[in-house]
Amino acid sequence: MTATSWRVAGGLLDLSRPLIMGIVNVTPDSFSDGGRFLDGSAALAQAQRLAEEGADILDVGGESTRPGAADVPVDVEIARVVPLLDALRPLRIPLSVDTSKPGVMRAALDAGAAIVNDVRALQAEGAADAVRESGCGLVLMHMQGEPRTMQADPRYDDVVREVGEFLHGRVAALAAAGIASERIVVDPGFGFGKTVRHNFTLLRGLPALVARGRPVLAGLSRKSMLGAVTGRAVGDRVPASVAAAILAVERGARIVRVHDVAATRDALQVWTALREERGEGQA
Ligand code: HH2
Repeated sequence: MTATSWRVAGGLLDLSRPLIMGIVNVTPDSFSDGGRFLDGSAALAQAQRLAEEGADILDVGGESTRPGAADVPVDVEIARVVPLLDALRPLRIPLSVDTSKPGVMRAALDAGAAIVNDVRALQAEGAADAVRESGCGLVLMHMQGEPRTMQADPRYDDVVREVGEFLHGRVAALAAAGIASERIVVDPGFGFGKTVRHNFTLLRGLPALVARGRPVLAGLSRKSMLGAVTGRAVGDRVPASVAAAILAVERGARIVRVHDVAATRDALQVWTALREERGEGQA
């Protein structure tokens, strides 16, 4: 059975209802909002807005992972995320840092982050050591290749099986390295070294990943797979993103990582009401 709670620094998050992780990018080049919130006060205002709209977690990122994004030195990334984490702490909402760098992980945890979200699943040298003692929650994501080249020619024999085996291999390796599995949520990594077809196969196959036992996070918001089917530019993908979030939750995802919190919240409330109406208890 899949766990119904997630241990993060400072306590347990209840996953008996789906949670919304709101995205706060402090980057010049993120694929959907790059540069909009690079100025710290704009990022703070955006984060506060997402919290007011009902985000359960705020995910702060100082480095874009879009295909072809530039590398960011560790001190630059720290200078982007730590002041924002400091400013957000009074909101008393769990804060996550989206990074693969051990130095940024340590600085963010010192600044009060409760969760480390790593698109490289803690494979960087020193990453597991950086998070071990803190008790923080962890999001481990699957990616084939590296952001610069990952969309060149992604290949799988069976994408659902391979992604699941990779993620649960990481859960096992980290358990052996002294990191409790109850701290870990897994994420198939939509758009990270996957064709549009691979992404939809993964969305359809989400129940198989859920069945492996760790809670699943899905990040589909505004992604190019949605542009491919709707023909819409990034800024016009809100309805498609909300639909994708609901489809992921319907297939067992317990956390959705989104740019558009208010719209996602409304849709999840409808989903929850229907769930309760069917007499299946809490969604
Ligand atoms: N997607 C992005 C970044 N981080 N983390 C997880 N766990 N899952 C995802 O799907 C995921 C992620 C890409 O989205 P965004 O943060 O908006 O863009 P960028 O990486 O260009 O900053």
